[in-house]
Amino acid sequence: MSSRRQFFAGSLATVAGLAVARAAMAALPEPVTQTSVDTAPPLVPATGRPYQSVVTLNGWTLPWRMRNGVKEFHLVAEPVVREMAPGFKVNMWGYNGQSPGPTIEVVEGDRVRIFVTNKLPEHTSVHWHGQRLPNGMDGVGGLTQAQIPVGKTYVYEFEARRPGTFMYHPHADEMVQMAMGMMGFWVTHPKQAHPHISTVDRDFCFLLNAFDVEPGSYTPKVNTMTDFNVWGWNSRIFPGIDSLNVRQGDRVRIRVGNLTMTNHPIHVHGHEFQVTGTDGGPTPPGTRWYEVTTDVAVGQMRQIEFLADEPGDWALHCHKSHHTMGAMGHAVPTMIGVDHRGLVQQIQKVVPDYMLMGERGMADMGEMAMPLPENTAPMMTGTGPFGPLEMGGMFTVLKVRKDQAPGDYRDPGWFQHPAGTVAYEYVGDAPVPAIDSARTAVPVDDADSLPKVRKPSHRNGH
Ligand SMILES: [Cu+2]
Repeated sequence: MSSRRQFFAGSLATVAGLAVARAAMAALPEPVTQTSVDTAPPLVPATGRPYQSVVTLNGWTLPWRMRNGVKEFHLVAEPVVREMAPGFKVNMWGYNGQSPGPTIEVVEGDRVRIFVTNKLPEHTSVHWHGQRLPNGMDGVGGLTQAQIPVGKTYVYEFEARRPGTFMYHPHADEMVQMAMGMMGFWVTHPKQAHPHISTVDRDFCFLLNAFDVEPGSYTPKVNTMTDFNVWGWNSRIFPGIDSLNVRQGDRVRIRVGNLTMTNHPIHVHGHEFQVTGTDGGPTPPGTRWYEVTTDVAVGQMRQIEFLADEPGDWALHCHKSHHTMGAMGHAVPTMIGVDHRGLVQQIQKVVPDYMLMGERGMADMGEMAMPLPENTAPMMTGTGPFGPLEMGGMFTVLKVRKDQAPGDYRDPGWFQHPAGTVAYEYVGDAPVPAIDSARTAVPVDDADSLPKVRKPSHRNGH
C-alpha cells in the first residue's frame, strides 16, 4: 500500500523533475506506465487545485504535470497484456501499459492538454465521451480530425467545463479497438461546493467490459456482437476483481461506465442507493429515487450513492446471471432432471476427462477441479468463508466494517458474523404437508370424500 503510494509520489516527482530538467529539450511529458493489476490507492493531487480523489477498481489514476497553468497528461495507445484473473492473460490494446487505460482526474475549469501517442499497429483517435469541448477536440477520426497515424503523437486541449463522470475511447476502427479493450475513465471534480454533488467518504469507479476469448486462446475475437463469454469490470473477472472496502457509516459513491454491446443492471445488496449522476452531469436531488439495481445501458454512465450503514460482506454484481459466469462453451445442453447414473463410466472409457455436470443444476461446477484449457478462467469460481461462491465475471463484494479506518482501502478479510445472525439449518421434525396427510388418510375406495378441487374451465361461467 505505502510502497504503491510512494510509486505514485515518486512518479509525480519524476515527471515534475523531468519537466524542469528537459523543459528546453522536450515538450512531451514523460509517459507513466503501470502494469500492476492491484487497485491503486487514491492519487492525492500534489499540484493544481485540491479535490477528493477516486479509487479505480484494479486500476490507477494517470499522473500529470502542470505547465504554465495547464494540466498535461500523456496517453500512450499500445498493445498490452492484461491478467483478467490469476492464470488468465489476454492480449489487449490499451493505454500506458493497461486495459482499461488510467483514470484521468481533473477539476472543473482546469485547462487540460492531453498528448496521445499511437503505438498501435493501426491509426487511432480519442473521443472524450460526455465532455463540452471545441468540436475539433471531440476525437471522431475523419469527422473532426485526421486519424492519428501509427507512431505519431496528437495533442488534445480543452477546458473541463462541467463536473461529472465521463470516459474516453477511440472513435477510429471502433469495433476492433473497443473489443480489444481501448477505454478509460474520466472524472471532473467540482471546483467548489456544488448543490447537486455531495461530499463522500469513498469514491470508486470502474468500466464494464465484455470480451470473446475462446478458452485456450489469448486474443479476443473482435467481430463478436452478442456472443461474449468473458464479462469483466476494468478487465478483471471475479475473483480477480478487488472488493470495495468501506467503513460503516461512510457515504459511498460508485461510478460505472458501459462500453460493452449490452446493458448491465448493477445490483447492490443490503443497501438502497440513489443515482446521483449520469454522463449528462449530476442529477438534481428532486429527480432521484431509491433503487437497489440500476441499469447501465450501452454508452451510459451511472453514478450511485448510498450510506454504508449495514456491516457485512455484501454482494455487488451485474444482475444478468450469465454475466456472473466465467468462460463457458455455448453448446452446453441443459441437463437438469436427466439421470446420468451408470453413463459416466461408460463415456469415460472413450473420453477419459468426461465429467458429469448439470443434472442437478450447475452449482457443482463451483467446486469441480475440471481440466481447463491452458489459458482460461473457470466458469464459476471464487471461494467465500462458507464455500465456493459459484460466481465469476461481473461480481465482487462490498465490505462494510465498523473498524475500517477512514481512508484505509485494504481488504479487511471476511466478515465475522455476530452470533445468531447467519442462516442455519432446521433440524426438527419435518411435518407432513396438510393436503398430503388428508389424502393419505383417505382409503382408496373412499375417494369421494377427498376435498373437491374444480379446475377452471371455459365451459363453466362463460
Ligand atoms: Cu451484465
